[in-house]
Amino acid sequence: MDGRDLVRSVKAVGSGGAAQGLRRVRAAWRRRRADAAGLPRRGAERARVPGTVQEALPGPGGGVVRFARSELRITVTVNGAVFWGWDGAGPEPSYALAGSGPEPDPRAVLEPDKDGGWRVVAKRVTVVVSRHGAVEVRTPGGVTLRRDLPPRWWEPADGGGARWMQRSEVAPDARFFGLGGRATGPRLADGTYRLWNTDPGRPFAPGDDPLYLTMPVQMVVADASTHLVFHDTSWDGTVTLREGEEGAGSGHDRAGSCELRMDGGPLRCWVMVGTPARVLRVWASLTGSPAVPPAWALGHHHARWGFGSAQEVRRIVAGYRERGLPLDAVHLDIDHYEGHRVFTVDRDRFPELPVLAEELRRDGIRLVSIVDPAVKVEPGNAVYDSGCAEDAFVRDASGRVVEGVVWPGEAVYPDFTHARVRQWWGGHYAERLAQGFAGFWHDMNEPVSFTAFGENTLPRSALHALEGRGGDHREAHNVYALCMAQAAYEGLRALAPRERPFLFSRSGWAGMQRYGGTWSGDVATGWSGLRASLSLVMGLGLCGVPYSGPDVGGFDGSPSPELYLRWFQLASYLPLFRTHASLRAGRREPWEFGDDVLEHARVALTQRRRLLPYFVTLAHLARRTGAPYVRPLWWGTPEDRALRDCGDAFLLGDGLLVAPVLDPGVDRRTVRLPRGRWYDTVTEKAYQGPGRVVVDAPLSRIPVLARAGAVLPVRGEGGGLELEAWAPAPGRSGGGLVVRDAGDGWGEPEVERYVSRWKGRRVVVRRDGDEGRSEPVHPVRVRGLGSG
Ligand code: NBV
Repeated sequence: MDGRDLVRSVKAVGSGGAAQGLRRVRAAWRRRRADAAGLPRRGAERARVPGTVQEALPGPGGGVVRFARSELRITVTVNGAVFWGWDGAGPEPSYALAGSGPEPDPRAVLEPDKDGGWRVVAKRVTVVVSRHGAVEVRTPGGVTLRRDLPPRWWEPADGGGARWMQRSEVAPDARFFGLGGRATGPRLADGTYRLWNTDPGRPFAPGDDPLYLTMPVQMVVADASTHLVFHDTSWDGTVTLREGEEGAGSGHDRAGSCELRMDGGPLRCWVMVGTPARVLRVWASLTGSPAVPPAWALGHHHARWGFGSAQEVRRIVAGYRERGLPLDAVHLDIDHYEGHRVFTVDRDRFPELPVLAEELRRDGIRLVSIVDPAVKVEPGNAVYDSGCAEDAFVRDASGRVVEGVVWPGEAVYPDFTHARVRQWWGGHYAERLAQGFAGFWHDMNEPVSFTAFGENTLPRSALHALEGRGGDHREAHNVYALCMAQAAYEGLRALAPRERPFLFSRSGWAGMQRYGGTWSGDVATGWSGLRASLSLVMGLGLCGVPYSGPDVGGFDGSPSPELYLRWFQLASYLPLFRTHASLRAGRREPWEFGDDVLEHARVALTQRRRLLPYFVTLAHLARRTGAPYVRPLWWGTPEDRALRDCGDAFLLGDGLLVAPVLDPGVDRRTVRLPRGRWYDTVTEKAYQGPGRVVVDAPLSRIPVLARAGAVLPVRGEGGGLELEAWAPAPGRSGGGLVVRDAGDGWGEPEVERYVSRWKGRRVVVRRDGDEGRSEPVHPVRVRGLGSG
């Protein structure tokens, strides 16, 4: 331990004095010793490549190609996804897959290719394997989308798992997206991205990488096709991306490249090819449909670290009510726990929490609770005692329970990679439900310990069950939060079987959408933080996690009224719409920034409530199709290269285009439109895409455009469902889906499809299949008629 480590460790939490500081130092020493003792030292290594092809054995959906020093298994599955694994790796076991993965496609066949190579030919994709082990994914038309060069392994001379490297090439025009939640994006610039879920320990801004939620999922968008590639390995690693370039005139093209280096784990991947919508549909069928939040979770949430008391919660709620501002959920942070102990309540400051919860519920407001994974080391504490009895906590190689330091002080960590531990943990949500909480917010689950040296998490040598296979934190770290979400989700399903659980988690991994969503973590207050928060939501959506949103106003400091308002306006069009900030930050209530901001925030809140049926529809469509609510502008036209570079606006479903203001002092902004006609939803002025247009963005609103022909479900003045139909372009027709929730339970929602078309000088809207009927079942308001 050097002096810097010591100072950092003693200062780490800022509370608790010298004795606690010393305890932390001791804990850190223990962990370091554990790593030294628990992990094999990386001595001499031998490099290996597959060598030349020896033989090929056809099998279901493809087969196995044997090389001199490795073998490659390729399977095309019935949903058109391609799996391949080296060194005998199969699709299972996997934390990402929902269930055991799709069946092999019986029509896909392995056949000889030229120069001694092999290929698997399927309906949507051809996979070509060279005699040295390069793997190419081609469209049925023969265009190469991705070329993986033969991989390289480095194996410890005295045995043990190998680290490996896989270099790939993509088209010169390809653009990269995804890799989980990244602050600089959504288009990922050239650079190296780490795959290790990390709490940066301070509010983050663009340039901070990695963050809380990383995953080896890339969406690659090129003229020839879009593809999603997922390297199913939870170990630490890096991805180095470099966009290609097309040669001008007689110059040569330079391919785009991706180099993946992993510290261990199987070398296996899945590739899905097609339109962005198709690729995400297949991804969701592989890793699970996104959970549908209850309708209230699609409204406005107000959180605060440091409400401090039930009175303060009542004061804030009254503030919303008195000003006529819609509010749907209030979040209680760690300060409502007794001494920061998870699954407890500070009864002095929050006496009779169930009464408060009931009171709020009567006003249509739900309570959401933060849940941190670490359990205070404290005999007599029910969670600690029962965890010890269950042998629930992570141990080190010497068999001792690993201790870290988090908010409650010295703490231990449940091993969520064990089914029995998940069940034990899930049962504790009964206490939360009894307190009246309706939703859950998982935090600090990268997982964080304040005292580790170098990295603020568990030692890599810490042992995990990994579903009985056994392993250490190098493999379990990135899936820790995913398994915690599974524990909570399954616990809640058992405890309250009639309700859809509402859960969102700071950290996670591929497949976490099965259990819930996420949020952007502690984003720095500043215009760049505002931009970063949009990047995260879009990037996560392209990795299959559609429900997320930022802390409106940023986590720290005090935003200017203008910044707060612009953040508020943006978030009002994102799936999770939540004001939140740190204990030490300035206020975040909409009335704290002056009368103008209050009035403009009211407009945003009212508009959000009006759009609730649209958000509910998008939530159900995400479940059915995997399509995120928030989509990049190129979603429907990935071949539009200018749109691929455009990260300052987004599509909300099929019908709306939202162009937030991301810079100060702006009252007009340029919007790049996808093809077709678009209406400014306030002025009803029509614009024609593709191309760039300049639209008004006064402080009172951000530009939102509606696609000509769109039919959107909205909440009418009286609370009933209405349809807002935007006139199709002349001679065209349009339409839209409406999915109506059957309450917050599991009832099958009703799906209605509407069609809009010109009839003479009128626009008529009909429910599909209802052609005989004169009027649709819901009131219709046609807009955009006067725009010429
Ligand atoms: O629980 C306190 C905060 C929480 O408000 C925030 O949303 C999380 O991202 N939490 C982090 C821990 C403290 C961070 C300094």
